[in-house]
Amino acid sequence: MKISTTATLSILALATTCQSWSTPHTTAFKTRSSSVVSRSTALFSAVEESAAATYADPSRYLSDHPNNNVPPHIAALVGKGLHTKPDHPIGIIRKKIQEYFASLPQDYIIYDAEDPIVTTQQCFDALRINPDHPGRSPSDTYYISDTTLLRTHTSAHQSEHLRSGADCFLCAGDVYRRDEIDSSHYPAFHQLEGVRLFPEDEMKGADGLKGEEWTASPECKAIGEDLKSTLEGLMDTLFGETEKRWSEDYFPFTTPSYELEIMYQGEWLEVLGCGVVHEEVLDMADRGDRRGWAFGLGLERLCMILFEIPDIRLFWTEDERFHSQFKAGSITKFNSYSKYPPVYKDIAFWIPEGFVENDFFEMARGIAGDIVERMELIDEFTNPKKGKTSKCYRITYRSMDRSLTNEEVDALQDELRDSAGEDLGVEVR
Ligand code: FA5
Ligand code: MG
Repeated sequence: MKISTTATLSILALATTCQSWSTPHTTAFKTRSSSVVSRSTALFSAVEESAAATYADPSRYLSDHPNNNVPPHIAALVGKGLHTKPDHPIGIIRKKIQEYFASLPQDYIIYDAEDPIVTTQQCFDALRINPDHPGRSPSDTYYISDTTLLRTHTSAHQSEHLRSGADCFLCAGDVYRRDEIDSSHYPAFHQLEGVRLFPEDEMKGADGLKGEEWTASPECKAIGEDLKSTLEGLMDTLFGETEKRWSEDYFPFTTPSYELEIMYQGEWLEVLGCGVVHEEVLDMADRGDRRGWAFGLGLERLCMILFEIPDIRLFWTEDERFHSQFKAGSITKFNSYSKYPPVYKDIAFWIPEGFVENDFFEMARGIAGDIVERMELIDEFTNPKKGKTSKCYRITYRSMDRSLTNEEVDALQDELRDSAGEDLGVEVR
């Protein structure tokens, strides 16, 4: 995918690239009771802070298991709890969203301290995501063992909360996906999940209906209408009156499914996925007697627009020039501080069979960290005689807080060339 370096275009690019959800969860650390905060109590509690501290232990994510593909630089990101920080843009937005739901007639239970480690059962099976779904593959997902992983979406917590008896809830957290690298994609971001089950007496007419009979029923249509009007209300609250449009989407765990786009600076931007919860998902959570809707929205995406934050890496910075600009409760425009110059380096190689681009992107992040701003494929060709394919990538190195020297970037690039040759089996040209 091509992304411009300007703030506007990189935000728009967010709209065009969105792989689908993918996430699981471990049972070793249960926080359910401590993570429940009723809407009448503080939105950010000391309990949440301490859960985040427990998760901020990289050794939880780095195991000797042969299927563990979590690199140290990802393990170091977990447990930062940005969504529970009152003065962080992610925390500010989350609180605004919670306040909107608190203004509705239903009581939404707030969860935001669930363990980011989930099981394949929680992240996939409980959501009808089949074992052969590409979102489950290790090229897209960070596995800790073959049955535990870093959640790829907050939907991974739907079934446990439903099973515990929650009818209406919001669940926010950090999610992890192996992905490309640019100003709008970071391997960690935040989602906020919402679920509402409807009172049984409103759904009586659809008792026992399944499949198309269910989706054609007036009850299913009513749920879809409520879902849409609830989310349109949220967008109006956050953005003021905005132009929005609904499109059909597909998720194995909702049917029908939709995505919502909003008009932003002349372009459509996807902000969330949602739908009527699939009856089998409710059945598997022992809630087959109930019906309802669910949605999952991306918090960085909303923040980049509302606060005009041009680079997704900034959410993770510890630079005071960033943090001093934001205060709990207020949405203010971010003033970019000086941008240091980029250093560009190209690398070209013959790829072996089964080459996985994400492995290469991740290797670069592992070696050079956050100064890798962007990696783009600039040339590709196949030599018909050799039957081999060559790829050339341009890497943009840029620090957010200092000027890089050519020498230090050369050293990193050399290390990347060596590692790619040794560990990915590419033949550097
Ligand atoms: C999901 O993750 C589903 N779990 C959403 C859902 C929940 C559907 C409940 C139905 C019911 P998706 O992969 O499209 O879907 O991501 C949801 C949102 O997360 C996107 O609309 C976007 O706002 C955000 N998002 C996804 N990928 C990225 C990314 N790479 N960078 C920033 N935000 C992202
Ligand atoms: Mg989507």
